[in-house]
Amino acid sequence: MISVNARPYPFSFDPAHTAVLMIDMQRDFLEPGGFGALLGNDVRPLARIVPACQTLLALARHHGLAVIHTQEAHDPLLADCPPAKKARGRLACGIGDAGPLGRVLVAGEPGADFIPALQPEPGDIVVRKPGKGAFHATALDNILRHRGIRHLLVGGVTTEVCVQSTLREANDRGYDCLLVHDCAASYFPHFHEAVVEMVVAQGGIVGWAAPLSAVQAALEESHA
Ligand code: C5J
Repeated sequence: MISVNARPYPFSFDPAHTAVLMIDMQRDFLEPGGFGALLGNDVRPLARIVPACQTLLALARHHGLAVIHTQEAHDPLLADCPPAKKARGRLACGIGDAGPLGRVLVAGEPGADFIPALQPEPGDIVVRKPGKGAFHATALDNILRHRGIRHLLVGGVTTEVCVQSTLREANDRGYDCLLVHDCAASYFPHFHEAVVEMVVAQGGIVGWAAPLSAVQAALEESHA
């Protein structure tokens, strides 16, 4: 077992039973003209975590952890998009509409793709999801169980929406989750900080949190 110096106490995991879960690092959330920008957000703060996310994925691949990318995107007919989700925000250009990055949040469109710096590699798993939480209406739980994965190292965007929803869903399904907090970001920095505190409060009621440096140190020590 590897032990990461985390809050509220050390997070232990066996690399053979652990996945890095990278949430929604898509052009629609990180680039101008995507869904996040159409919602009125300044997307620039999200780009700051990209190098850390690249390092986390490289560490995972090097140390034999599974790598799973989630992608929030709908089928072209929007059959998997609840009308309430499409209506939310009263956007002139919203989900399914033609925007600067193609049809907004639709699978196969440029905006739904992962950013160039974080493209999946051979052997990685991609889970397309219609909701905020990655377990809702996806095969993620089966994928993890079939691979014997019990621990998740979680990063991605946005901290208080899809990352937090997924952490809570995973926690309720019995997975131990470490939020690698400098590999996650929000359009609202204070929401990011609040989520980190929520996760670790009350004895780690939803999980653990640690910086990438602590994960890196633990993995490298295990190989020393
Ligand atoms: C949002 C996400 N914010 N990936 N999606 O709509 O957090």
